[in-house]
Amino acid sequence: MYRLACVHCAATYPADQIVYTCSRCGHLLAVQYELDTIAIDRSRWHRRPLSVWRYRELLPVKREPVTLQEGGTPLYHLKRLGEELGLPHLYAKHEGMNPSGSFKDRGMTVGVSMALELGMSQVACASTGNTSASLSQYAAKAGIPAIVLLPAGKVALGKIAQALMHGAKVISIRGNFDRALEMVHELCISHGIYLLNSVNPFRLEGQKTIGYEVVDQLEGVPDRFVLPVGNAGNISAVHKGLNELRTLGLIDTLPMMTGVQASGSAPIVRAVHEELPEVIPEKNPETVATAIRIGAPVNAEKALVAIRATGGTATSVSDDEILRMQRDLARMEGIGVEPASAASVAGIRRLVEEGQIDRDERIVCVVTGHLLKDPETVIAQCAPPCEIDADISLLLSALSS
Ligand code: AN7
Repeated sequence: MYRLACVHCAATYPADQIVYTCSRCGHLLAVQYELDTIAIDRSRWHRRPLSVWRYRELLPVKREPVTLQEGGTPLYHLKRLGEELGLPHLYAKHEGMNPSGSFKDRGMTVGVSMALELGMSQVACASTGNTSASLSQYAAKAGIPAIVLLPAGKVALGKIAQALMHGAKVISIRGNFDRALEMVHELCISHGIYLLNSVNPFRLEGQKTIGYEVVDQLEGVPDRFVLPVGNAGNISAVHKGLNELRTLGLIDTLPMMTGVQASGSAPIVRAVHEELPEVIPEKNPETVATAIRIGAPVNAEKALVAIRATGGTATSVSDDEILRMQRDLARMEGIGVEPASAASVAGIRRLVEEGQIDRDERIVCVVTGHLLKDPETVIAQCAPPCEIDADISLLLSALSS
């Protein structure tokens, strides 16, 4: 049993009401379970495969889910990078290993299942790319049409390829992501289309399973959870999920929630450092990490609570630091991620340099999307292949040069 509750004024809404923000005060909603009525049998969880649906007692979906077998992603020990940074317990949760190549699939398996459960026949989102790729894929699986709005010229090639191939109606808006989100929100309300941006509280329910999987994989709670932040949905989701485990008595501490933004797009970092009650939107966000090129994070209110309540922090990293970490993860650890994903680990490097990290901490960085999402940014950083005539001696001289 659950209902939707406003995080600000505590107004509540029944589970089957289609509502995205509090109609009384306009703030965010969250799924609120009657946790004292939910019996969790951990050994039953462990008999199910590591995946989003292992944790279905703590998910809102009652029907057969629309699933592409999301979650169950690897948690890698970053041995070589950790040695370089002086952090022996540094890990990366590789969310690029999901069906569409990003963590968004955890949200979409739940969100699109809820769309069907609520009787909706069309879905839509605005996106910096990954949300659109994921929604297109899950809408295809569900057999319903999807509409996606993208900021023109600012979405990585692989993500557009996915949205197009999976059959979404793809519209490029001459404006940034924040504007596209306003437009799709309005469209969904006026036309009865189901909105699947992270303002939708059901999406975050799926994404919270990142935290559950990490607790299972580490057999305990890490000291710090580090996430790249755009709309701030994912950091809020992981915190909510772990908080529920604590209320249930399944864990007894929470990790320090740590958010990393690109320096050209860092309103949350500013709010944390300046101890502001709310974020001041960045009007013209800019970064090579287009996935997190977001100036007005929709979930800021939840994210600030997550960071502050756990003694976490937020930091920003330059585009150069992001790209350097993308190369380091690729070459030192064999982990291929897109720029936004490298931001989490780049943020840890930055915090270590600033002396803000205890070297004994067990740290989990979420790397959110796959390398192949943004091939253009990869190619721009690497020397092109050396082309030769098909001749062994030329091959040998190419290899020795
Ligand atoms: C790789 O696809 O917002 O802080 O529209 O694609 O939960 O927004 C993507 C966000 C991090 C930030 N890493 O997560 C979208 C979109 C990657 C991302 C984020 C995104 P949130």
